[in-house]
Amino acid sequence: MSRNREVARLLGELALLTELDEGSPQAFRVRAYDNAARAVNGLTLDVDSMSESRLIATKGIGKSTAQKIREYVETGTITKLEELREKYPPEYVHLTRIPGLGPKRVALLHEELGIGSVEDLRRAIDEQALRDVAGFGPKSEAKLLQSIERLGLSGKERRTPIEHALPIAEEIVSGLATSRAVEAIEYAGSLRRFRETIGDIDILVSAGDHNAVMGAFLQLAVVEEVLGRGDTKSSVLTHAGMQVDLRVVDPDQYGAALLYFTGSKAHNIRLRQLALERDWTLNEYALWEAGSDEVVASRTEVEIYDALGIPFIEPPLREDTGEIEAAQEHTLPDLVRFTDIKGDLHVHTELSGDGHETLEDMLDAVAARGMDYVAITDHGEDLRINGVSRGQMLAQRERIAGLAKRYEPMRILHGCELNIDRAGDLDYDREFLMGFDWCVASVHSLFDLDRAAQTQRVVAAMRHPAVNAIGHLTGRQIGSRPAIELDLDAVIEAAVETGTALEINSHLRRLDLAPEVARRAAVAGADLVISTDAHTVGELDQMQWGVLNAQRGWVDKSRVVNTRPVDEFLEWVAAKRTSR
Ligand code: DGT
Ligand code: CA
Ligand code: CA
Ligand code: ZN
Repeated sequence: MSRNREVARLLGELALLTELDEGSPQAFRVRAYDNAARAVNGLTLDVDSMSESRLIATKGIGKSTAQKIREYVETGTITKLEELREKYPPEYVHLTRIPGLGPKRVALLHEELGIGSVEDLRRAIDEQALRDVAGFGPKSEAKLLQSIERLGLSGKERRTPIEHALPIAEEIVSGLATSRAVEAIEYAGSLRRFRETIGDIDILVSAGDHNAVMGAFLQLAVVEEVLGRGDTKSSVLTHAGMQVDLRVVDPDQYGAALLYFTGSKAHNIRLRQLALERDWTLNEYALWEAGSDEVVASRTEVEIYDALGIPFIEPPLREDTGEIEAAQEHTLPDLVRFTDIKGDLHVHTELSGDGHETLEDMLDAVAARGMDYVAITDHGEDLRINGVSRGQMLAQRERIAGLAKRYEPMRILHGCELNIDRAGDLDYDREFLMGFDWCVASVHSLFDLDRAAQTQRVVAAMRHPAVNAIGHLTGRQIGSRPAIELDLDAVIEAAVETGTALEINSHLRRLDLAPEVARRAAVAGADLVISTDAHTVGELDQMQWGVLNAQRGWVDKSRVVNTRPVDEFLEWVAAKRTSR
């Protein structure tokens, strides 16, 4: 399986660059590469062992893509991808992520002003040069500058959205895990703490034979350039310019090293103080008795926390925002865990134009993931690009009723994802909405309204008795779209008052609620729901990311309504609907 992720990543990159090339995410080839990337990720066979005809026989892989996969397996490169990489270097790709610039507008700026990077764009804005290009004016200059600054897209400290960093780390971990020399391997650093943006990727390996691991690492397909190679540490760059640090330690030091390189630095400093109070020292090799080489603990993180007299602290909490004190006072939250989740309440099918799978395929996949309940939530009629009419919704409800027996004991709820309009009004009418078992209402438009207007529309939606949850509250997309302006205190207060849950959307691009917001909401007593918002079978696996994001927000299991057994959950849904 080790090369499936690698091939899927390259197909994903082909999709992205082809989208730039053809100017549309809907282009046939873009969809074809996207589908193939998903298909390869879902394979149970090794992709490199499959013939061209075998690949073509796989759902989601067409002839031309199958040829490219074989080309890669045989030669180590895909000519088409190399051409596109040449044409669209990483700096250029970054430009296209700026809100208000798409592939076409970036191409225009490149042609007219030679702009090829965010730095170039910044300079052109400073020189007021954009306004001379058709379709741009002083207003768009100001807006672009604001986006660059709000999203932190320029400068040396540019960070990579977790959506792009995590697959690279997973590919490295799965690529090395099969190596005989490797005894244990994990990614550490900000990625293990599940920060939403990543400076560099830190990978930690436990092994006796350091040299063999270093050799295997430098051979990996993601490695584009070697910055340094040593016996315990090597650093490399990926094609997109991400730095990866790999450290190899002896097995008896693994726990101490994992603790140290997971950070955060601020958390580590607090732990070292705890060690000092006991006349010990803590470093990346071990917890030591002061002034001797007597090791107190080093093999596992648990042993070290234990020796320091506090319970194990989950990585997402390690930011020195109160977790040490809470651990000492035994008041750490009973953090929600992946295994606690009993239902997925935001799932799309092909009925929404942006969904990709049939109702049955999605239900099979949800059932295979062991859920006790699921809500199918295709888009309401007001969503311009792909909303669903009343007739189609009612037909879907019939189909679900017909499938109920087949999926027992899993319960299928017929839901809907509604659109919150400028005034906070929703799709359909009240009577029709009350016919759904479950409604999520989300903002999908007008991201630039002012704070009062945004707050008003969201709160108005919460006051509707059919609305059980607000989806992806702030609409943010990490690194490419800022959160809408909201009076969060007012929103959270209204959530509590109306009994409306706030969704933690698990998509790696969204992670919305952000952890800080989830923490405020949980403290205020708001109900939360962790959902995948899956548009494909593979995206159902995003639940684990939503859970980690909730953990970063200190979310206690008791606050998450989809950890409850189905009957209790349905009572909670009914409570809002009957109270008003
Ligand atoms: P990043 O890469 O900016 O997203 O954030 P991190 O947390 O991954 O930071 P990084 O890669 O510089 O270092 C990884 C971990 O190593 C960090 O979380 C804590 C530890 N570490 C690095 N430098 C120091 C240091 O000077 N003192 C202490 N106590 N820990 C450090
Ligand atoms: Ca790092
Ligand atoms: Ca690092
Ligand atoms: Zn959705």
